[in-house]
Amino acid sequence: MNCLSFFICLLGIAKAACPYMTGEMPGLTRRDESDATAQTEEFLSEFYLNDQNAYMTSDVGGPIADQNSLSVGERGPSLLEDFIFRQKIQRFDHERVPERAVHARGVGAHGVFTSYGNWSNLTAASFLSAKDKETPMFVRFSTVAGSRGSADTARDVHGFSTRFYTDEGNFDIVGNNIPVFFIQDAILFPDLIHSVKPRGDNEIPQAATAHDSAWDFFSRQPSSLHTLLWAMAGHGIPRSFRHVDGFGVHTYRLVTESGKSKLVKFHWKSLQGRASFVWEEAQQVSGKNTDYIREDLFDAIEAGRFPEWELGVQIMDEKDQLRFGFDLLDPTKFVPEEYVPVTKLGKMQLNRNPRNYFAETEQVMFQPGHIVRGVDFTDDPLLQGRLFSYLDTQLNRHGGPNFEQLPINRPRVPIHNNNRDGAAQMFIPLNKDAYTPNTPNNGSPMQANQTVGNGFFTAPGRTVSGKLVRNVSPTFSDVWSQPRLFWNSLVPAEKQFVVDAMRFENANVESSVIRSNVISELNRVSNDLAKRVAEAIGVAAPEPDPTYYHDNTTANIGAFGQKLLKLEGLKVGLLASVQNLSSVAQGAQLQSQLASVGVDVVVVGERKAGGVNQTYSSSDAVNFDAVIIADGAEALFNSAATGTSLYPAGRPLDILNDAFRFGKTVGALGNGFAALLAAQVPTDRDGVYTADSITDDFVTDVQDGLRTFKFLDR
Ligand code: HDD
Repeated sequence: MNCLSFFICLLGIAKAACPYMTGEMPGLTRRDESDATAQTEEFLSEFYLNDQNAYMTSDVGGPIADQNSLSVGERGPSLLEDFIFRQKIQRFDHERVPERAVHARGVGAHGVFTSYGNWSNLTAASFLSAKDKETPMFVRFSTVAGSRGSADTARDVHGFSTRFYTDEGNFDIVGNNIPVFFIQDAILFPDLIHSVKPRGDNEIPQAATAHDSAWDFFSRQPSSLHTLLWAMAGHGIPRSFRHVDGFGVHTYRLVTESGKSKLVKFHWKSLQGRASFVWEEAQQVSGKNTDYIREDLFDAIEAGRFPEWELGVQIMDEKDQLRFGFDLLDPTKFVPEEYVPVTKLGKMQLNRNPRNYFAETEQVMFQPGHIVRGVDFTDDPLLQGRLFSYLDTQLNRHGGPNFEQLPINRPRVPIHNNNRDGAAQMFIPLNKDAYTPNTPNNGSPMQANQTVGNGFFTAPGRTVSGKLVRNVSPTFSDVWSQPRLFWNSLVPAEKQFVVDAMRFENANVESSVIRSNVISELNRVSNDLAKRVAEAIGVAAPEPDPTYYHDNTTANIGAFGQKLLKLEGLKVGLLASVQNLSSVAQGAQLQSQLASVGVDVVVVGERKAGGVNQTYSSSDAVNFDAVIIADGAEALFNSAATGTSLYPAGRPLDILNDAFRFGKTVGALGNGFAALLAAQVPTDRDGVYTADSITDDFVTDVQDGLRTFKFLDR
């Protein structure tokens, strides 16, 4: 019996005892009929709880009407014997589990990985063994510092965790949207996190690094500079999770069936392209819609606009560990693609939202230690420490060792071992002799190896020996050259973006000593950067500190500067007026022109009426990726025309001004041009488009503007 039927069988027994539990989900439409999607549906549907046409029961199955507590007389005390009350309140009291110590805020989705080929020359990993082979996946994106209810658009590193439910067990790549990390040794992780989390006394600020302790740590621990620069650039405030790349960060090993190994860096390349907010905009979104980014992913998947990423690897020889001028075991370094190009191995598509946030997204427990045959670790000291931490943290979150049995964590293959018992054991093991070697059970479960049972193996070439030491490897010591490479490679507008971010963050740092330390460290990366930040935060401009200065650059590293690959799910706000219904009608016309690229047009009017999707009372520039004023709506932008109580004074004008200020595509149709003048939007700037009516050229311009996404020079 395979594992799947074993689960089904177990559940079959449970169902017989609990008639309210059925596997059917009415109303479910399956949009993608790939094998892997069907497999996910088949697997998870066994755990669905469907309340349709069922009587309410207690947790042990007795039908109940639990509207009132049991009391003595109409006005008397409630009774302790009321098991219905007790059960309901107890379950409520225990609803919460500890949130993740980091990456508490997140969003998950199911998907499918499709291999581009047979990669057995590189790895024995079965999910990469054949062209078009499909593997079900679950992915969780997150921010790091904030707690579970924090705003999506906090400036932060973003988590990019992926799980492959392969036919040889679960493989997780638990990565971020930035290819490097703050520290080199896992023992410093609690220090890093304590410094970025809110203050100990008042628990302020939430989900923000703009405070003393964070910048104290960053400046006293210069290994953090590199990741810090990435986070202060556009990568820290992405437009959505669909628009971020992912990185495995550490160097891993891929091992073939014959034991040959290569070192690799994992990459997820967004097929939507990369896009980011600007800071003012991100702050506004935080206040207006805390769930902006979670909603974006959920809505895109619901609409059948399935986001996609390519999985790639940079492949390096074992002997290359020190070849590039840094140590491949050092997680504060990335390998420039000019040195080693990325080989694309396959594609991931996210095509199904979870049915229940807690059961799936909150209970999924990723671990860098979840590897499969054909993948192996390296001696990166950060990775080695993570192998303990993730396993350990799951015990805290689940309250016992059986967390791998939760539906979202279960591998889709049979499990056979002698691990036993513990809180919430979900299986009924039939083997009464749970030990090895074992005579009564004929040695089962048998031990697999490479020739029998397709056993797991460690890369045979791995050897280690040496004296026990507690220190950082001297090959990790240059932590300034790569941050400089990153800085050198940004376009000028993104350099300014970094400067602005550092000014904002450090202006919130009270200690002048810490601000001064920050400038000293930035100065080791770039005198230009240090001086520009220093002048805004009350620190004297430093003299150059050129030990690590160089002029090298690498391509395609910023969050800005390359066009989007897809426009799906982007929103254009058409500012119209119900005083002039032809302006409202332009919405449908524009929508029909933009539908082919998956852009949604949202018509904004003074009040809800036919053709109006949103009112000015509920709209802001941050709701849209581009803003266009309809022909006939111009009267609303005249400052004398604000005498209406339907929306806050000046609102239509603010939407236009903010859209321009935030670097968005802005347009005007016909007499809508007058609104641009009223808003003092320079009509000759890139990304500002005007036309008499919705012509093909105008639509092409708007699409091109959306592809550029941000005009940062405003
Ligand atoms: Fe971590 C969660 C990514 C270093 C300890 N980490 C967590 C998540 C991501 C990362 C994406 C969220 C997983 C999810 O969605 O459930 N972490 C990274 C990356 C790192 C990294 C890319 C460096 C390359 N982490 C790191 C270190 C330690 C941890 C060095 C501890 C020594 N991380 C944890 C944790 C978390 C976690 C405390 C919290 C919840 C969880 O593990 O499952 O154990």
